[in-house]
Amino acid sequence: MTELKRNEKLDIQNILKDLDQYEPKRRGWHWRKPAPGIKMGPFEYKDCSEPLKNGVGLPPAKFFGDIDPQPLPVITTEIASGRFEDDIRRMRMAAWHGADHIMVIRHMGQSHIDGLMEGTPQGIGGVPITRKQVRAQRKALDIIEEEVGRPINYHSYVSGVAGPDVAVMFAEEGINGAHQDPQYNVLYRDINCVRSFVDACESKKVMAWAGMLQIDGAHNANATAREAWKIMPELIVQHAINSLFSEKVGISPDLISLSTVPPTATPAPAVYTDLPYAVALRDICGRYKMRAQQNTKYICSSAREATVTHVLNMLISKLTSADIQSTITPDEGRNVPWHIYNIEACDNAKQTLVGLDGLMDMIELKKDGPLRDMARDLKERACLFMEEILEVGGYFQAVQEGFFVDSAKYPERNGDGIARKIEGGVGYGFIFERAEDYMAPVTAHFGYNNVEQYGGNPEDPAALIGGCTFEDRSKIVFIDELDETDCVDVRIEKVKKYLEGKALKPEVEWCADGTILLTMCIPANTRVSEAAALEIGRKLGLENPEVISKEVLQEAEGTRIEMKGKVTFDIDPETLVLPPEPHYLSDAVLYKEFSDHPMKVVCGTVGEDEHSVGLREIINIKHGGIEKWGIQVEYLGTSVPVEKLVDAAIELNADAILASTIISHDNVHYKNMKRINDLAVEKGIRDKVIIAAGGTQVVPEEARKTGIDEGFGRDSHGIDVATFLAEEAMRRRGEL
Ligand code: Z97
Repeated sequence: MTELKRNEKLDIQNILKDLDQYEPKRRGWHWRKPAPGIKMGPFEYKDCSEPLKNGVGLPPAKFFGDIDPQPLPVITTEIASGRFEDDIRRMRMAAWHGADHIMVIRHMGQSHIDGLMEGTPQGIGGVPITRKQVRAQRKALDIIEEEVGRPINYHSYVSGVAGPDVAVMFAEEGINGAHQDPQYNVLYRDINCVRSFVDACESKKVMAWAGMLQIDGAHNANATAREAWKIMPELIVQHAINSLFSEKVGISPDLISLSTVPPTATPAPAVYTDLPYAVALRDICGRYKMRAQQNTKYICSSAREATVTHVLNMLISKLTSADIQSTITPDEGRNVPWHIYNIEACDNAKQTLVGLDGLMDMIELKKDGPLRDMARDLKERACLFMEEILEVGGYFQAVQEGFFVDSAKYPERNGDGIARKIEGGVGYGFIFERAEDYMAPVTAHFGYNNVEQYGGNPEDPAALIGGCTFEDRSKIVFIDELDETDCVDVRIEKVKKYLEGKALKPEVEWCADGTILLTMCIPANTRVSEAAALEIGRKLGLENPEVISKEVLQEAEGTRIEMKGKVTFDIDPETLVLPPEPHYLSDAVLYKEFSDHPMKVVCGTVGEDEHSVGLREIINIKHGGIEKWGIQVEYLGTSVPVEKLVDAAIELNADAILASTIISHDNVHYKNMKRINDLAVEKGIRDKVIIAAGGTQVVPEEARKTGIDEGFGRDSHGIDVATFLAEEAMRRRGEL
């Protein structure tokens, strides 16, 4: 398999090549490897996991030796662009930022398609899940996981009327996790309940065989109910029903994961409500895994607000040890999947969870008081809910009577629950009893295979046909494309030059979609601000400008607007003039240099010049001036005659002279530099001292022509001067 080069783009064509022959590397779910006590840079971590081979650390990592500690929970990114080929590039970026669970959201409405979809059609709100798309994505992840050095779980949905078909296809293609919860079918997709539960038996059995992690669909009740913070007892019931059902079908508890969601969001007193809920859930369903996702019900389109909710939710995850942390982006609130927010959300999770490393060594949840009282109350309500389900005649009857997604806190009822008929819904009437001569010569089938009467072995029913697709991959039928126009090759052809990097266009979800985001403050009320923003967008030449977020700063004073729009041009990278990369020595090298070879510098603003701020910034430690690395500085002040500067250097036995010269009238700045150089020669110290000068009008080449060693112009900083001084000293010692 092709290896990726970190500085080269992933080649989608290469992924698609010989896809019909591709065999996934492995099956089954992968947890991170704990590394308790791992030392990274100057720190020791209590509950982190093994580090990556390649990754992008958090921005402040540069202060700590570029470490990139990885928290213990698996980190999920949810991807929903509609074009699987673009999702693959997003997956690589997410993996570098620490995601090892890639959840591909599927095209809306696939639940109602009674069979497998094929080819690579474009989707809305996600991709149509087809064999070709998942095989291509799993293949890409097989390469990406080698690159980052940690297995990556690939995940989608085994829901809908084609659930078992999808489950089999996922097992064949090495998919590592899936949502499977018949309650989802029934409540949200109006698929017949009997059909959904029978199908679920088959699906779960297959998932168990493939070692896939199963996630339930209970979070949807929170996302759907009108007053969603009240439905905590029901959430527990939904989790319990699916988990126990799955266990009975044969999935091992460590591969059954609850899709937990803190039910409230601030301005509710969120932790006070959500923590007792999380504790109650773990008390009842503690033997299963917990996949925590951010509350999406109340998410708005502000990145700031979404991030705070996310962080508060992750505090709950940390306090109650979630096994998987899903990361949601503000895109949930504005229906545009942005690459950058997927990555930001992964970073949010990594930053928060690593930041909370070791928390539970220092604090513990109280064993009594409101936390336990509220948790107990929720558990009692959940048990009563369960009992009432039994009283009315079971789950199907309870659904029919509208027990679920009712927005009151059980046992209260608002009567706004979702009611579904036992004898109704999509797929009703398609469940038949198995006939006497029924036979299923396949592996991982729910119930009896009935192969004995045909001479088969019930322990290995598929042997009767020489193995089913699970044993013999040559029996898998790979359908490439069904539609010549709605397919990946056509899409790729249209954006070829962008994919190859020959032209550049910004993107949020698809290659070359041209979309950009602008943030602005408009000093008017929201309605006027929105209209003004759109006009600004049009004047900037944006196509389809659209305001996606507006927040009142003050009714009359201003509105914070976020607007997206498409640029209509592209950039030819060949025409770009790249400035030379700044050259700095590292802190460590600078500290060592000036400790091993102490350096004394005399400096001042020369001539008739009272400016002091610039030189102060270069010297003072406050803003990263040269003092920081141990350079000893003698500051002589402003309007210092050049003779005085050179004399001071002699007197103090200095190693360098730094002259600041801002006034440039009649080229006095260069004249002063030349004078300093000449004086140093005259007085016989030129070989000993390094001479540099700086100021807003200084051009380095011109400065050097005066005979001094270096000039520093506008935007120079302490690090530039320190790097120069260190390297010049090394050069003079013959070490460079
Ligand atoms: C999550 N943020 O964490 P279709 N089955 C289940 C689902 O939850 C979903 C589907 C199927 C969310 C993901 C919504 N979930 C977003 C249990 C969708 C989707 O759209 O009905 O074909 O399948 O899971």
